[in-house]
Amino acid sequence: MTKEEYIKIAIDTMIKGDTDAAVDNMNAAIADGIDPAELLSEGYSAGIREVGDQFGKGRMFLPELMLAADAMKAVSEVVNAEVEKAGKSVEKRGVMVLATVQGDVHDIGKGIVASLIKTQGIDVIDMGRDVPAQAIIDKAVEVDADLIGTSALLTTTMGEMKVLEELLKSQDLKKKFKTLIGGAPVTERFAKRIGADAYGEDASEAVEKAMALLS
Ligand code: B12
Repeated sequence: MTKEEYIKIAIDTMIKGDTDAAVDNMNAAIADGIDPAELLSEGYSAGIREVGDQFGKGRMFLPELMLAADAMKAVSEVVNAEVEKAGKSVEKRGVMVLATVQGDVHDIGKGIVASLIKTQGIDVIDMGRDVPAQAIIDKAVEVDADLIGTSALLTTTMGEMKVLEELLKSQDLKKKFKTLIGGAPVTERFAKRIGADAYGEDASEAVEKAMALLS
């Protein structure tokens, strides 16, 4: 099959929330020599965004959103394993603490960011989701991190990124840790406004920005 055909099926499996078909399609594409990260972003991510849009318009409902999320999670686990296999022998470049901010349970994109960044020799300590800003800072101090990455998918939780910046400043830690932010509602402009060091639109830009911040 062509890449376009795999992409079309990927989108369709997200809309149907069909985990088995989604994983089968990804495995078949990998066996066919298709880049899994590209299929993830051009196919599955596009599909789940479509589900999100339909949900936003009231044409799809929470159970369908949850099915699509399960399918997306299963597919990203396949991709993460592939990507991590490829990046085993890279020299160590630094340590990053990564979390989805407090009040927010969206963690699929963050998981993809984590595995891609790991391939570049950056140790990623993934604290999970719904993590308070102070807990992120405490972890960064504990592990002597170079970089703090945060993810937010809700307009109502983006503000937690500003809270993090303010806490870093008030604890005189702003110069110690570089901050990188991302997630669907986050923008470059927002990053500048709150004083974050960088913004990454997707997982490959996250890698690019993380490397730039560490160099
Ligand atoms: C899947 C999903 C869910 C799943 C999440 C499962 C999980 N474990 O993550 C479930 C069903 C649980 C869910 C719940 C809710 N959701 Co929801 N969800 C989505 C959906 C459809 C897809 C998100 C996703 O996984 N995308 C795929 C990944 C690969 O993309 P991504 O997350 O954007 O990540 C990429 C980039 O953003 C970037 N990135 C991400 N993080 C980081 C971090 C760094 C450091 C960097 C550099 C880059 C980066 O790189 C990633 C990879 O390329 C979105 C729609 C959308 N357009 O985003 C809605 C969406 C985000 N959800 C929404 C809503 C409203 C909710 C709920 C409030 C619904 C409800 N009534 O309960 C709850 C909120 C619960 C909470 N407190 O967090 C809204 C938010 C609206 C808004 N303006 O804030 C959206 C936009 C849907 C919509 N159109 O209404 N959701």
